[in-house]
Amino acid sequence: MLHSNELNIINSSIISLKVMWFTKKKVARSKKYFTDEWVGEWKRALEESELYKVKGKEWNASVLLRMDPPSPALKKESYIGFYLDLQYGECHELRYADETDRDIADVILKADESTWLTLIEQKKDPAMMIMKGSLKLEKGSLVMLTNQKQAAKALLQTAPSYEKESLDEEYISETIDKIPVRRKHISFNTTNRGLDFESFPMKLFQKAKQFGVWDPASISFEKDREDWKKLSDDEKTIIIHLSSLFMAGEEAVTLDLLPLIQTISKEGRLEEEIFLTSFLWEEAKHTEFFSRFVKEVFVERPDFEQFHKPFYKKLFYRQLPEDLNRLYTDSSPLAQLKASGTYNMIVEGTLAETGYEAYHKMLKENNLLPGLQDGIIKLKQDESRHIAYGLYLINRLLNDNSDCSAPFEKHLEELLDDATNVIHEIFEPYDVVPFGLEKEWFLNYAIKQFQQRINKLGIY
Ligand code: MN3
Ligand code: FE
Repeated sequence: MLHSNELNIINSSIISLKVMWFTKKKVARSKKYFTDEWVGEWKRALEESELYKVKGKEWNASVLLRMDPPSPALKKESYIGFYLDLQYGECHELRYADETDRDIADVILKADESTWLTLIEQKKDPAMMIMKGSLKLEKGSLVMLTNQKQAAKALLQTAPSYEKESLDEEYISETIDKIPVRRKHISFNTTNRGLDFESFPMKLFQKAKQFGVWDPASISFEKDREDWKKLSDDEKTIIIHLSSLFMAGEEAVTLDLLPLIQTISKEGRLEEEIFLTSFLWEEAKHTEFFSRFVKEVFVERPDFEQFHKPFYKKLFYRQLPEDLNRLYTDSSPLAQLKASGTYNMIVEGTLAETGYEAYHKMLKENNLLPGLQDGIIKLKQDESRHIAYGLYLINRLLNDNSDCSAPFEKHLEELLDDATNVIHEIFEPYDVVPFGLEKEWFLNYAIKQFQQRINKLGIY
């Protein structure tokens, strides 16, 4: 809390800048969905769609779009959705589906009626709806579907929509705030209201002092060095590959956290800042940990950066520093949401958590590299506190700024797409990945993590 005098000073001196956000106005539905006429119209549109011919040219599978529970708007009670036979950009069949189609369809996508309508009317990305959990893949491969997401999107775009997208753009103005640098303290939290030990950040800080004090320098890599000598070249490559992603990732989060800490400090949020001191120190130790591991275990220093591919670079070389460093000039609630969304939700909560879980599982199952295993266990514990703080921060910001939820949602959607592409990119060089690592497992785990977080935020 800030002293009220001080709040006035800050409010009056906030530097404001107008920015435009626009959303599309919707026109109410007039015609009816899921009628014979609608199905016929869809089939025609799909057959004529040049976009689908191109985007769907590699898709050869039958699809059941299942409505669960079935909509009363479907022509017959026994109908459960729509069956489409799609072959290389062409639609061979599009009709109502019943229970028997569940056996013959190669892919089943399941959602409730309102989700299907959202997909049809708002032309949302189906891959994203799967990530959010509102659309479920009941049958078929997630890997194939994420590879074919453009085809899926183009397919649903051809479905007739009775909600016209108006071209009028509705402008929402947003204020960009620069929190001024304080040149003096008017009062102190500790001597004024007292430190709030019951607050969530202070509780996280207590945990950080208990569990976050492990020392990377005291982890022994002796057995790791022995194990390393026995590994095949392919096995060595995947370990070097994953290590190169984690090493740079930990360095990036160490380098880029500071602007967020500074913003929180300028707002006078003492308890949060206290927790953030442990956050940065832990990231610094994670960076140290991986550097020690590669130095002590790998016999020669490999070319790590060959494993940093375009989507990895996009997220870690550009997006993360951009979203965090923006806070130096724009510390508006939306800028803070974007920073935390990129940092805590995507980089930590989706990619790092999935990566560490897979890495640890792989090492444990193969009884390999105990020093590395040990560090990853400790590092995962630290990460769970970081992510918990991120969720707390995002919730606090969204509670006070409900107008930010739509642009924040859009930001997450875009980044989640990049995060999925990072996973595809990791697996690309391997025909068979050593140690039985599987892309399907990675994607599923990443989606599960993201969904759990999103549910806690309640924004979707
Ligand atoms: Mn870390
Ligand atoms: Fe972290």
